[in-house]
Amino acid sequence: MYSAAAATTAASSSSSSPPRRDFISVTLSPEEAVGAGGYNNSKAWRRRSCWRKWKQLSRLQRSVILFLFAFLAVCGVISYASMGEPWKSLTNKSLDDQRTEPESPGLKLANPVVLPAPQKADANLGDYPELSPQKPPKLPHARRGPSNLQIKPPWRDVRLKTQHDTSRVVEEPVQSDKEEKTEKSVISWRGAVIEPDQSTEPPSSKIKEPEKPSSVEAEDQKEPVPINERQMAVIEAFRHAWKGYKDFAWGHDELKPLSKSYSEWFGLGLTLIDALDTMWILGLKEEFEEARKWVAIDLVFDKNVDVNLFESTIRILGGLLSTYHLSGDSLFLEKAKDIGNRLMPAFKTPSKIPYSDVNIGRGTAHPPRWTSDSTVAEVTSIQLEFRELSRLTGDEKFQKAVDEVMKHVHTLSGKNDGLVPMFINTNSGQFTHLGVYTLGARADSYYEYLLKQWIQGGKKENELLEDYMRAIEGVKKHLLQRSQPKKLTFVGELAHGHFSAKMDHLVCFLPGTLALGAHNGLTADHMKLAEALIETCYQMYAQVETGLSPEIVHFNLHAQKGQKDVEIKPADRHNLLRPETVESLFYMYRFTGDKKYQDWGWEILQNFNKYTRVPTGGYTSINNVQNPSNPEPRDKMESFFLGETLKYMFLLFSDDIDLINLDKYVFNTEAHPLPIWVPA
Ligand code: DMJ
Repeated sequence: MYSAAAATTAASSSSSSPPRRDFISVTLSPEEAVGAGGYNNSKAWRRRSCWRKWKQLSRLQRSVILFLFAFLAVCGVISYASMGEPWKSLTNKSLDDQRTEPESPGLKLANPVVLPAPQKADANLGDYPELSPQKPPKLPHARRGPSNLQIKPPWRDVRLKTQHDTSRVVEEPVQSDKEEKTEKSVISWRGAVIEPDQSTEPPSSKIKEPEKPSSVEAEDQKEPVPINERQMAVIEAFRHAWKGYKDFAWGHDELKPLSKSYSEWFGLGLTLIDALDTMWILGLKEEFEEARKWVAIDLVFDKNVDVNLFESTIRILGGLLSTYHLSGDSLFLEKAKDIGNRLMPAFKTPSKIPYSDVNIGRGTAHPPRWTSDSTVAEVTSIQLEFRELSRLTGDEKFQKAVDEVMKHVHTLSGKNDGLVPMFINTNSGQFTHLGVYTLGARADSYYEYLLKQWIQGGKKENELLEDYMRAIEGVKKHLLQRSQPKKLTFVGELAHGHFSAKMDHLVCFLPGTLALGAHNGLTADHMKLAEALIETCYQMYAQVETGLSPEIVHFNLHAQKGQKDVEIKPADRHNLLRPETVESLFYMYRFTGDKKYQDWGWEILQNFNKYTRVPTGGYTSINNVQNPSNPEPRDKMESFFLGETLKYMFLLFSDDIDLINLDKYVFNTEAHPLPIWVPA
């Protein structure tokens, strides 16, 4: 029998009795449920039976039950309200995800003003089995990274001590000094407000405690953006190049991939050092660790060897400094200090304009045997590195030496509307071989470093900016012309008043530099010129049979039937795997988001793979870009192919502006990123 709940109320009438308590006792009996007549589960029966039982309850029991129901209902409402927000945001997030989810493998981005337009999957990607799925890219131009300069290392355990090196120091993350600094905004070429988000200090005039690296991992950093298929292709190319270097040239300057041997320039493992930060950026952990071991054990500068001041500064000093910043590993700073000190004798000249060559073992320096001149680009393109070394070590002598060169050059006569001659004498300190002006070999990076030093130092050194602005006006006035038939804007040369329509591939650094200036608040004209010039640089590839640019082109100034814009002389048709065009493509893509720049870079990478890749490992310079059936391999892989070309390719294909954020880093002329100092 299902006996109804019985309530026993014990009440005491006497005041001495214990207080009255209500008890509810519920007894369930299966028989009652099935009824006398056996199991009856009809709806009507159940309803009636429930009602009867409800009526059998005392009023108190019913009130308690009703109260419980009401209480549960209120709890339910409250908990729904408190769960609503996360639920809503979850729902919105998945909607956002859907919005940015690739439509097929193409990219769909949410900020069309500054971001790349949707990109179609490239049908010609080739097979890369280990490709990670393409996730929606971050909204790079819409967000800012953390205020420190760090980029996340490509792997988490890179800073652990290794068995071979107990001296490796794990640095603490650099504290953000955002709150302490007054930020200065500038207006960019697009009218956007640019807030320099920089976190390092300019060097003080006194020796002080060494600076910490800019790039030790910060815990609050964003998740890394997954790499895409084109970036994977760059990694594959890098690995192939590295395999050749490792198998046949390990620890030597350059790989000779065809003869499976190496060449020596300074005998300092040039390719390995140039490639260190590229490996870091590409996330090649094993390769980086192996190379690091070589640096720790085998890289010795105490050698009786002559090195070129400029080349060893941009490749070795620059490479070590940037690797120090990215990895936070003090080994690289120690090595940078060592080579920096050993290069200082170069500045002991009557004019303080440095000699081109230094014996880093003996501590002596000298000009080339045939002249007492140095090249203008060489003496004015070592500043970013030496200035940074002063900032890091607290020793001002490095910066003083290179600043003096810039100040001196600033005051020199012999310029033509800001354009400089190609040589400078180390005794007199005067320009020599006056009257020849080029943005190519021997002068190129003078212009690049004017702008980049100004940026590095927090945009305060006005003389640098003045010289840069004047020089670009000089370029416009004397060196710009348009070719036929496509009317490509190009930068020629001026020799004693005569214009020559000759342009080195080296000049293709210029669109990137102009774009960088415009991004940093300089005139919009510079961006326009950059856009025109990068088109020209691309045509220097596209109009050639192999799709690879020669070292030098001559542009046609007069239209003739069936003629291209680009003419190539037999002596100029080699390609050294140079980076300048992909470097500029990288800047152009970062600042405009126009996918065509990525597509052009992708074409170039494919042509490098087609014509310069050596099956047994490595890539080679070629002698003839006009002969696809025999490009005549030269048997040499320049260190800048790993230091610059592949690095810029990887960055060009990335949609992550925090992968070397250009508001935090400035690249030296060998593609080694160095931190921008905090503006005063
Ligand atoms: C590199 O060593 C540097 O980029 C330099 O400024 C110019 N030449 C090579 C690359 O072409």
